[in-house]
Amino acid sequence: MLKNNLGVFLLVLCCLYLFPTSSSAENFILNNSFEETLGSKNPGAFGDYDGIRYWLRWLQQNSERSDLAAHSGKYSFKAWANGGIYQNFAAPIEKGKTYQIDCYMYTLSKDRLKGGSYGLVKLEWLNTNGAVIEDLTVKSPRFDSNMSPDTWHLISVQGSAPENAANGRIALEFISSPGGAGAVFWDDAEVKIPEGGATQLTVSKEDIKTEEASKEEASKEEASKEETPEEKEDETIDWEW
Ligand SMILES: [Ca+2]
Repeated sequence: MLKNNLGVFLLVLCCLYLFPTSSSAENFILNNSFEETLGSKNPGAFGDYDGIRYWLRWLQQNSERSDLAAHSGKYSFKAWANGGIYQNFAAPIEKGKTYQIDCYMYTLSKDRLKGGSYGLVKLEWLNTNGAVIEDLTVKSPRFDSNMSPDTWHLISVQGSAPENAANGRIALEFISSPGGAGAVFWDDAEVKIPEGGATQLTVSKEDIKTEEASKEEASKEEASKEETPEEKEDETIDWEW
């Protein structure tokens, strides 16, 4: 009897280990379904110029909050020419952690993408000065004229937070092409640290150069031993646990 109870106890322990209760990762994006506005109109402008709460647009004459398509709720974000929308997320950033963007994208058959115009999703990292760390931006594949219309497509992007990141940023961008046409819709944007995601430390080229410069400085007193590499790609270092 005692043996059986012990067996059940061990089985429960195994289940708890294999199926942890906290399986839903936190989404760092606010108003991720574009349902909330600031209630402030931009006078004299055409289209829905409501300020979209928690998000910032650039070249805003080329985009709007739209009720022509929605993956959930009533609205989505729509763009039809150069520009887009972004939101910074989650200080403090967990350095070295993998972050994943999931976002649904759509194009209408009656206003389908044509030519070279496309939409995309970007994961960016900002340093303590609020500047984008250029060489670490991760871009999704192009959402272009090859994508089937009238269907929501789930687009995902992953990247690991670098050592010098103060914030992350999700950006939804439209790129126009001469002779291109059509519009893209985005809805239900999420940024999460995926369960079981690898922990890596990614170092930008800028940091590698700075580090190398200081190493070079330190070794000036000694006779020069090695040549400094002229160009170095980003490095990804696996953390040991
Ligand atoms: Ca929505």
